[in-house]
Amino acid sequence: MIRRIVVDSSANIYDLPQVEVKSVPLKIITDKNEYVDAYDLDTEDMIGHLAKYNGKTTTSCPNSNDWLEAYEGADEVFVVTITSALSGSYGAANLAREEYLEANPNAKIYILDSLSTGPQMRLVAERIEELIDKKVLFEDIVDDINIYNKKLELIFSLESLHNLASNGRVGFSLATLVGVLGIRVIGKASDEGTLQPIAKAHGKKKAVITIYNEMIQGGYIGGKVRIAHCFNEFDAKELLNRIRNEFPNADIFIEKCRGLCSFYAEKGGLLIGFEI
Ligand code: X90
Repeated sequence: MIRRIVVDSSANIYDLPQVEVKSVPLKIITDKNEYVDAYDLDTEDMIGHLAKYNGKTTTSCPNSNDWLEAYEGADEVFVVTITSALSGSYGAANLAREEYLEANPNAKIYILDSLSTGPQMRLVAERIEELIDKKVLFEDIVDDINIYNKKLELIFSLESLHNLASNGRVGFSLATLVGVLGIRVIGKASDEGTLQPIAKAHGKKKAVITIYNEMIQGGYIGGKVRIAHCFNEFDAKELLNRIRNEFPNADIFIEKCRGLCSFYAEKGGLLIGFEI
């Protein structure tokens, strides 16, 4: 029996050690180029090109065919998507599910709307991996990850909200903070799966302190943490050290944002997924 984890590329996952994973790419699109957020995307090159490009840039979610391809051949599929409040990815994954089940009536597919993105999706995928490794039943994995996802938080720190604002993914009040030099917007994924601003921080040191304090405020007590950064390994490490100082045994690691998260989090952006 083939059991598979399928995520969209906003999860920043290439593979997991124990279980077969497929990542379905979102796309970043300009008049001149289309960047497919697949394994071979050169994120640095994309960000470099976009920095020099003055036209409009948009993104698109995977279509149902892209999802269908990723389900192909599997008996049980666990899907984790970016928040349905900001993307059509979840909807497309569901359309593909119906089609796949029609052709494969014995297969099972569960699709979790993460109401979040990036490292929070990674934590859910790691949890599924763990449960598959323990040979837990499909229905029990489904129940577990629904509860688990509610015990996860996503905090972000952004130096620019230009791309989020120009693509209508944040409200006006947040958009007005765009590009104010040296200011970072700290926020979290809301219960509805939207961006919820929490604080403004002046300078990188203050941003790291604010993120840490917000994690504690949010209920962090030493569980798993995944930090995704967009060309900002320095601050990611500062945050990791700060957490390790208080919680020496915490399971934490740092990863790079892939294409979609890099485009929206922009240079300097940090996304922190953690257990509460
Ligand atoms: O379907 C599409 O075209 C993709 C749209 C994605 C829009 C939002 C991406 C956010 C990426 C930014 C900070 C974290 C936000 C958390 C929100 C729940 C990362």
